Amino acid sequence: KVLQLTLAVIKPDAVAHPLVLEALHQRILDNNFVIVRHKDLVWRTQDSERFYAEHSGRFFYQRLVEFMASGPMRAYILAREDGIRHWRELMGPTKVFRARYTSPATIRAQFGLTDTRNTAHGSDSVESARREISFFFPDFCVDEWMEREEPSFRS
Ligand code: DAT
Ligand code: MG
Repeated sequence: KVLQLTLAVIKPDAVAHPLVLEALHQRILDNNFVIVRHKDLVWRTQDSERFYAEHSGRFFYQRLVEFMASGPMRAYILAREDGIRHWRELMGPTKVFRARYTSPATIRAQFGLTDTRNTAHGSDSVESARREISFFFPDFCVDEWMEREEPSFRS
């Protein structure tokens, strides 16, 4: 299994509750992710629209865009073997009510409020991880990190 970087975001619904944020931070560490970078930030509506452009036109788009710009978020660059899939698995299904039914131990099942306010984001492919990491961390260079830092993860 290959070491991957992924972009994980704790969304405004969870950051609004310090104890939930703390629990999610601990969850990251407990699941063998290495935190490569993290920062707190607030989006303007334009950032939200740009990030979720692929969903423009969907019935939930306006709601999603407004929600993601409604308060502080925490973004992480996480590293782990097969990290993209592992983080998506830990988050659980997009839809909170489905998550509660099918995968009750996941982050979205435990903390998600609605299908829109679903607590966390994770990149869904190597390409989107690369794009999303540079969206949130414009100064971070994935290739350079892989070249310089990746060997230290090998035993
Ligand atoms: P994911 O976040 O699991 O990658 P996605 O990319 O399909 O899911 O959608 C992006 C976000 O849009 C999702 O986290 C929450 C919102 N969303 C998606 N489908 C929705 C729906 N049916 N109702 C309300 N919000 C939705
Ligand atoms: Mg997605």
